[in-house]
Amino acid sequence: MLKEPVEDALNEQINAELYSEYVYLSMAAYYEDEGLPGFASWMRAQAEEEHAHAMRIYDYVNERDGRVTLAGLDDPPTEWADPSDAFRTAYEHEVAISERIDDLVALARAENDNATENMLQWFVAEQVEEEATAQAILDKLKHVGDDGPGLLMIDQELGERGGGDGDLAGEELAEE
Ligand code: OFO
Repeated sequence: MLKEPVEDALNEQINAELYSEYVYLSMAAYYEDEGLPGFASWMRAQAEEEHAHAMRIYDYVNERDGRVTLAGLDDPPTEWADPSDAFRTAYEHEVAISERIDDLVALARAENDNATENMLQWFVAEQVEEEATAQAILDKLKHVGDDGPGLLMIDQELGERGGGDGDLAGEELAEE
């Protein structure tokens, strides 16, 4: 049985993960419009991953006999100054999500809810990967700047990411 403050906070996190899905879908549309299909496909895969994050918490709340309550999503941003700017937003978004997860862990501890804390540890590890992947791609973008061929090369690499598992082209870029 979930305590009310934990249940409320997990419901808010479901909303935050679904909002993340929305942000990445919006970025996919932006990159599509910019003629960068690899970036767009990477963002779509990321959006699917965010949906899976939301469902992971959704299923957990149900399993603990809690009540999932969905709320409206804020409008995502729709315009960025350039391709790097959108990835900068992605990185900053992931840093903010990591802080939310840390706050959730602190709440679970304060409520002596070991099961929730244990479930959240998956997200703690996932956020390390999310931040590192976005940072690595952002660093590459900084190197190529306005260089068209460099940007197209990254676009091709990002297009090799598989659907929704979040660990393909992004990680390969991070390892280079
Ligand atoms: Fe759910 O990890 Fe990104 O936001």
